[in-house]
Amino acid sequence: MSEAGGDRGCGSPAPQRAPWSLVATTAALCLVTATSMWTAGAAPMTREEKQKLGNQVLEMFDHAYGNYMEHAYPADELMPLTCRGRIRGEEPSRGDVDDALGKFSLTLIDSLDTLVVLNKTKEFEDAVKKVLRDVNLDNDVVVSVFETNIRVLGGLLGGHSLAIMLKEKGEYMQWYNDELLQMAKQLGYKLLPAFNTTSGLPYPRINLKFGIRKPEARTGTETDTCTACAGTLILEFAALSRFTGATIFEEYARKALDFLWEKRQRSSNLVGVTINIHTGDWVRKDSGVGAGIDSYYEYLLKAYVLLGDDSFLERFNTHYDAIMRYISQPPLLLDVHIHKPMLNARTWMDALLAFFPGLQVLKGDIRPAIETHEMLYQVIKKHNFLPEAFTTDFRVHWAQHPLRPEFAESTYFLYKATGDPYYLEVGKTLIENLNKYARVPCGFAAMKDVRTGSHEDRMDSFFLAEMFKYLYLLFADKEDIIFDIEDYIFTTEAHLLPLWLSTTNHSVSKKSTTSEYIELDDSNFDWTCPNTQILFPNDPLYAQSIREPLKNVVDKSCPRGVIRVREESFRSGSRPPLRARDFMATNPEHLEILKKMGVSLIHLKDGRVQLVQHAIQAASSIDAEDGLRFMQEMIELSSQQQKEQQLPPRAVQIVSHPFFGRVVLTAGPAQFGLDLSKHKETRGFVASSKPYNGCSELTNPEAVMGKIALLLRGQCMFAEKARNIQNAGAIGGIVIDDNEGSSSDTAPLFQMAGDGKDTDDIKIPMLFLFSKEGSIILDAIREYEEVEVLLSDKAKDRDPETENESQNQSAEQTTPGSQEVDLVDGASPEDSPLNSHPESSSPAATDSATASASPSQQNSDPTENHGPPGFDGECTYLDEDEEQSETEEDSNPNVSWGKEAQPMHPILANWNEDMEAIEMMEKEMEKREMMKGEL
Ligand code: DMJ
Repeated sequence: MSEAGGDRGCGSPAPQRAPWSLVATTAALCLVTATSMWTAGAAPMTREEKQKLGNQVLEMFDHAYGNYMEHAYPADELMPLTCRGRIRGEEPSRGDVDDALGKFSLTLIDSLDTLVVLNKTKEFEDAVKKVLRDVNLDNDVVVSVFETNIRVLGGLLGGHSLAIMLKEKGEYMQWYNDELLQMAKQLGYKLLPAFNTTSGLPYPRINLKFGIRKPEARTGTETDTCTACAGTLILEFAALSRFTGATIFEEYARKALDFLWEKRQRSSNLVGVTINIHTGDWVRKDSGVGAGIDSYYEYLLKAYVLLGDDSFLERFNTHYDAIMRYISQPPLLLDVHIHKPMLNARTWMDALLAFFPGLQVLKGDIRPAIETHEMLYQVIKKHNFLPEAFTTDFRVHWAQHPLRPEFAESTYFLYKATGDPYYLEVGKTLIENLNKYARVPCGFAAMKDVRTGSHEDRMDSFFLAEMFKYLYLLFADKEDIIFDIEDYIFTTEAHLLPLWLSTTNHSVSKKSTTSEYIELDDSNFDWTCPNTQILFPNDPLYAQSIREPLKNVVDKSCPRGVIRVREESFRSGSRPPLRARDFMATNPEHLEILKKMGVSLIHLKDGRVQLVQHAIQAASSIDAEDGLRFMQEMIELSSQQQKEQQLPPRAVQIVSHPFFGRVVLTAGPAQFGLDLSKHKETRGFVASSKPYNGCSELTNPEAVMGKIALLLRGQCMFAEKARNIQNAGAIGGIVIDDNEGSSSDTAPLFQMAGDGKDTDDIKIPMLFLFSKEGSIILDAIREYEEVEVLLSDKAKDRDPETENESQNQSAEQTTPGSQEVDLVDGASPEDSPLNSHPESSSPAATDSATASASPSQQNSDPTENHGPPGFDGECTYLDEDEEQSETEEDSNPNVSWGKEAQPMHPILANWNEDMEAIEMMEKEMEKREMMKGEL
């Protein structure tokens, strides 16, 4: 791992570091040594195979970067489905996620140092010239301070770091005169007004042209920010100070970190997710290592490595001790409350925490890193990608995957740490999945839903900044990289900053906070390197032996463990004294029985109820067994309800030339007609119906006969449209939204409801597409005339015959919207709840929506098992609303949403976005509770 050390041997002291420094700096060195120690376990990969994979990564990068440069630049990002640039203000707003876009050619800047790592020096030189020629940092746009810091300031500094390295080598960049650094400094000054708070914590957003607070700025009224947003500045700001000699940047970033440290919860030593930037009060008191906090911890440890300041390590160690005490429940990492750290705050994990094993490697704590990574890998094997959030029993909670790099990052560091070729195989799987499921003719598209394989028109800049760097480095040998990666530290966006900065312009005064630290007992440092006993106890199979017991952790997660118990007990015919279906949370007798069985009822702040069973608290072992059976019944009851109620989203896949299944669109199902999850998919050419709204007998039956009819939403009921096209001989129908610009990226999917009458006569499948997805099909018809689609529950593999054709075509390309091959299989869809809409243009029709009350257990019906795998007597279950996933919300079959319903899942791509998603989720929960009351 490159985080420290250069060529010094393991255990040899790093110059200019206090003794503490050894803890982190030598970790990297021990790990490098370990690489060569490996002699057994997974079959080693040959140099040829590694090179082949490295070349594959290069080709993939070219595909992503080339399409961005050709079809999107100078826009901030590429929209890979429609093959054009994403320009802020010209596309429907996606909420906070758009705050990363500052009209400053974000993807180009974020890609700069990746070009050098991937040995594309000439392209780097061209890219730097383009940045200097084209990029304007003075736009009247409100941007996220956090995102601008990690992606743009970090990108410019990473570019500068490698530009001066190349210049020194004497071949490339000879003309370079610190121009990127000057831009970085200009940007740094633009961000400084954000720190104008009494606390020193920055405002979350700033207007690049007008700063904060002026009326033209349109920002400056925010009161809260996320911990990571305020605590992920020190590497870039200190580097900027040390490169330029302007100490103010490092001072501001330190002040913000000092304030966060002061505000940590003193008894648990944890920090919350969001904080008031004026008062310092914790706004969200839940605490984990994922969304909203993660890179705060990362920067404490890395600030120590880069800056050599012991106080950062001491803070990190204090937090790490708390994380391992409360949040780490190997192999899981579960959020807890900062004041009650023994109480889990959630029963799901987010994809962002996948960076944590990599950080643990830097810390030198390899065992839990291996465990968590293995658990995450199994989730990936199940769903092809890490869903944005997944439950403790590894089901999808939020189904998107915006091609996040965190898991690749941890895989790289674990390989560096262990030398175990297993991690190369993991990397190979990541490459295969990206090519198979995310690659489209114009780049790589984020997954809209990992279960259906559908795409989003989005390729985030971090995909180029991080994913390709880590994947390439994973397979690269030292000689494949033109500089020594060990001389640099990776920022959270994987930008490279040189370690020599620790001894340069080092004049910022440090606050002496040492006396404030909690004395930690020695056990706190059992996890640190050097600790050869833990790291490599002379056993080359060490990593494998840690993974082995977790091999089936996803398949044998808690519910199955419980089922086993139940099967054994039920064989004897016993039943719990209280049946789950009879349980009422308001019945005192029931509560008494629960108590006896060791099941406690926790009333959550939002009115929901959580059931937790501690076998040890049961009155007797028989009661404990009854408790287990009761919990099991609850799980079964809820999953039964889910099955009955939920209709998952569907996929429309364009299978004809030149798409060959490469474009997968997310579609809403219908509550009538052929159920695609039970039947074989329907495949056919598309034809527009006349009239286009399908509200009367079709005047062009010959055109739609034997085809899939396209219809415009509105004017009449969905069921009526279906009957009209069915009568004309259509084999299926796709209703396209009449709201121009609507998209499944920004609006919640819903199910098309029937007309309140018997709809058994409708035999054909009907799917709904929002306008943007619909226009991809309409554009294709315009361009290719004959367009064949597949309607199914999830994307299917392409035809083997078309594969060659598509491969031949892959070099051609890329007309906007034109797509090609490589389909999806094997995603195991789990029911994803969708809202239900009647044909909503008609107010009268709204009345026909199939709305009914949610289960009446009054906060008492757990639907999910949230106990950790390796069930050890404690499983946590939540009521049906606990799983506040996009999917669950969407799919609550019992609630009918108005057209104006909020999108329940703003896409997660950055902290702000994460925060927004959580907030939205909470609002939706409240709304649902209210609706339940009304129904
Ligand atoms: C990146 O922008 C950074 O790694 C950030 O710290 C959080 N994650 C995103 C990518 O997922």
